[in-house]
Amino acid sequence: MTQDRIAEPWGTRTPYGPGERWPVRVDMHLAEGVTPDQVDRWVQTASILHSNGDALDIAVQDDRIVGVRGREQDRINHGRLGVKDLYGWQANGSPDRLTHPLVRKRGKLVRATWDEAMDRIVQRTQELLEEQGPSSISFYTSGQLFAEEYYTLGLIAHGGIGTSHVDGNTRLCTATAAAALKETFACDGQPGSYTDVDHADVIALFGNNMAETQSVLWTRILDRLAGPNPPQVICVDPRQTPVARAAAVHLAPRPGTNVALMNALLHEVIANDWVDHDYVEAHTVGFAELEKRVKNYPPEAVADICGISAEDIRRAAGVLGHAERLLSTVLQGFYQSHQATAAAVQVNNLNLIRGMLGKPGCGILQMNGQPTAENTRECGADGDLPAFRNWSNDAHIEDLARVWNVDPMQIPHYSPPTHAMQMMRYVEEGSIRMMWVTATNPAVSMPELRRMRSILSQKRLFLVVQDLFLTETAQLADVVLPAATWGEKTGTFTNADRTVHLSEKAVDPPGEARADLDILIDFAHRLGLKDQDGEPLVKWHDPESAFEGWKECSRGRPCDYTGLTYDKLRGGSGIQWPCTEDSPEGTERLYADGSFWSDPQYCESYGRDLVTGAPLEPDEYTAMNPSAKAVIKAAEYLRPHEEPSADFPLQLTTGRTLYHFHTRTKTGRAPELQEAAPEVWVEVSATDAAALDVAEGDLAEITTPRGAVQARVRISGIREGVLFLPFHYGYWDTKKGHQPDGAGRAANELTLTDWDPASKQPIFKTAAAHLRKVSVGDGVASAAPTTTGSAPVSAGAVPPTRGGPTAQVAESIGGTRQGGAR
Ligand SMILES: Nc1nc2c(c(=O)[nH]1)N[C@H]1C(S)=C(S)[C@@H](COP(=O)(O)OP(=O)(O)OC[C@H]3O[C@@H](n4cnc5c(=O)[nH]c(N)nc54)[C@H](O)[C@@H]3O)O[C@H]1N2
Ligand SMILES: Nc1nc2c(c(=O)[nH]1)N[C@H]1C(S)=C(S)[C@@H](COP(=O)(O)OP(=O)(O)OC[C@H]3O[C@@H](n4cnc5c(=O)[nH]c(N)nc54)[C@H](O)[C@@H]3O)O[C@H]1N2
Ligand SMILES: [Mo]
Repeated sequence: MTQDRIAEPWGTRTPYGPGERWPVRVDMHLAEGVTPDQVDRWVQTASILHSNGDALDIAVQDDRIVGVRGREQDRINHGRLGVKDLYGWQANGSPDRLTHPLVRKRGKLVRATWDEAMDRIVQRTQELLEEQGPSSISFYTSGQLFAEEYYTLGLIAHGGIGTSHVDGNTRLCTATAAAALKETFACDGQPGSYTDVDHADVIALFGNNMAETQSVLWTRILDRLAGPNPPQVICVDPRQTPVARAAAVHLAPRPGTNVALMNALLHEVIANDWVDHDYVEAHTVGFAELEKRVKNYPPEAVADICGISAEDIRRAAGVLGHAERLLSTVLQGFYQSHQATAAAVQVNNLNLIRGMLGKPGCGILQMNGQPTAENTRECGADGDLPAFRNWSNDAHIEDLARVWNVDPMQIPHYSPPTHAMQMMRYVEEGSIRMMWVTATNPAVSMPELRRMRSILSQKRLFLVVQDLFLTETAQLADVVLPAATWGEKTGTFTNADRTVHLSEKAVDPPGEARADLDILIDFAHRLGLKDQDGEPLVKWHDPESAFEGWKECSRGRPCDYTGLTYDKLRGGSGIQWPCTEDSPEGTERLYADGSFWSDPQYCESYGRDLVTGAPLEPDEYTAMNPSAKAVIKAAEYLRPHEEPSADFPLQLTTGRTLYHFHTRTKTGRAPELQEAAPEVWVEVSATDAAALDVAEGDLAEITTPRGAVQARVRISGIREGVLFLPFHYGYWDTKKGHQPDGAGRAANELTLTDWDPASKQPIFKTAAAHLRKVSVGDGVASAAPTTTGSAPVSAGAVPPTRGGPTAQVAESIGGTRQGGAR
């Protein structure tokens, strides 16, 4: 059977009941004219366009990528693929890939050899080390490289150069996931498992538009909803997303009021005594404080703050309170907000006080966003130390120094690691003079782009950008390095439920492009980085030897990889860490026995004050949690930092659409995806549209104190008073190439320089905004998809989103029985 998956993004239903195995459905998309029997080989990998970890095989014909097919034997997707994966692989073969290094000469980027480019970088690094020391050097990386690459980068930066200015775009993405887990469990690490969907009777999604952003996991939920004894879905989102449409209860709070709402839900659970007192008593500290704090948040009081009815809050609380198996997921609607960590922690509290942890169907998924964000955190490329070692614990620093064979004093730990927003500030002020950007596009994805452009284009900054394309950021660089990507290099990565996948090289990269790992190792050798015995600091030479190095570093730590090998990851399913000699098949759920990694000597973090972000001292933590329990941390609601005013009466929120990934460097180059959502739009509620006198397709200007953006109007089911802009559209355009005036459509022209105090994650979800009509749309609809959260309220007026003939995807329910990569 085939399906137009642009029109039917979640494909054909395969219903199943609680506790049953999710049926197999293998999705396959091949280039036009290619049939499966013409494929030379299938090469094993997993998705690189979200955190779900869907396993797939790449089809290769004549040494070119010609398509993809889901892996039926994998625990994550049982063969299914989401739309970005079905079509997005085409970007690899795009004619405008970077194929050789570029260096800036007399203001212009010109072609250079690898020697020339690398020598420039090494020379500048050495000059800066001599003149200003390691603190003048910074690395800004990604959630899209492989574990081996992050581990090598972290070693070079922390162990070799000795700078603490190392962070990833994961700061914009999953910093709060990590922070919330550290607050509650004193350690990062996702407690839950995707198989919890198979067992749960209530699934609550907090600020997580899973239907569009982890579409295969959502397919799993849709199949449960279509089967016997379906779960009830709770959705907390100010927009009418596909999740909201499937929900038993949809709460659409005012953006930025999540803590108030969570406190009201907790208030109800406690007031009705839906609390598992035995669990709370045996496994947690801090319940009394929570009980006291949420007394001030009865539904009536919170209804005003959030702009939802007390009755709806009670209804949602009732569903949560009666759940027998509660699965909670959290993502950017909570994380990219001024009280991000405080809000996400309240979700942990909900599951804890209900005793819903570590059992089938009972889980917390503090979601990741990017495919390899988990590894950025684990491997120490985001300011954290490798393998969840604790910055504030000298014994952990010494242990890491032992693994790396360096002097402990070489590893900077005199102050907390610098977060990305602070790094940009140091560049602005001039104390950071070199920034090496790998696999991220901050000129589009960071907040307040006018400021970001001025920072990144400073003359005194030496900017290195390592990417596949000449992105908005690469255009500002002093040196551009062409990178190989997914499908062109080998490595491992870990999804949001700790499942580790191997991604194998299928084809050669274009031109002279090189794997990020090779570039980093080359840099370390050219710079002459040594361990304390004078041996090369980086002791590996390829992905597998790097993985072996990483395994040793993880030994005995929570994210223990020592039971894994490349060979073991070949052929079958991905495997969840910890995977050791004792648990060779991996670990489905953490904390199943109610014991935690929160012992003061072992834990990754002593936690922070949720209001100020100040780290707790070791003895403060030990006094609070002496015997390794989970920590229930209460939080007071605080108002958003930028609230609507007379000049800016609306609230702007931003986010994603199903068909695009971030700054569209890949999905914008896949015709089916680009055509499904070709241009920016702004979502407006029907009530606001009437008041502002705008109609579907009218061109509007959205202004905040930072800038203005023009977009066509989509009248959608969004909450009154709220506007939504997708952030995918920078000033690169698929048809026209680079548009200097394209800056006028990037959502981040409008967002603010501000962050959550605990996780330091920037605020992308609330800003005060103004909207005015620029011109009438003449009956032409906006480019917003109709299949998603941007669906129009008045269907019929807008042509439905459909794919062309090349969008057909083969679906084999029950499997293909074809070999594939083993
Ligand atoms: N299609 C697609 N999938 C992706 C990505 C992509 O770019 N495209 N990126 C991946 C990455 S890196 C990430 S981080 C994830 C992100 O995945 P999600 O977090 O699911 O996506 P977002 O659209 O950023 O935000 C989710 C929802 O938060 C809601 N929201 C806004 N403000 C608030 C608020 O104050 N409170 C609440 N409760 N909700 C609010 C928005 O309406 C939006 O629907 O997606 C991953 N998957
Ligand atoms: N307003 C607003 N802004 C946001 C968000 C939001 O919701 N609203 N979300 C934030 C979030 S959660 C995220 S994750 C960020 C994402 O923001 P970015 O990381 O800036 O977005 P991408 O477009 O994914 O950029 C990744 C870059 O890496 C390149 N690349 C891909 N693979 C490789 C590789 O193997 N090697 C190398 N060297 N390069 C590679 C791609 O071509 C691309 O240029 O945006 C953040 N910004
Ligand atoms: Mo993200």
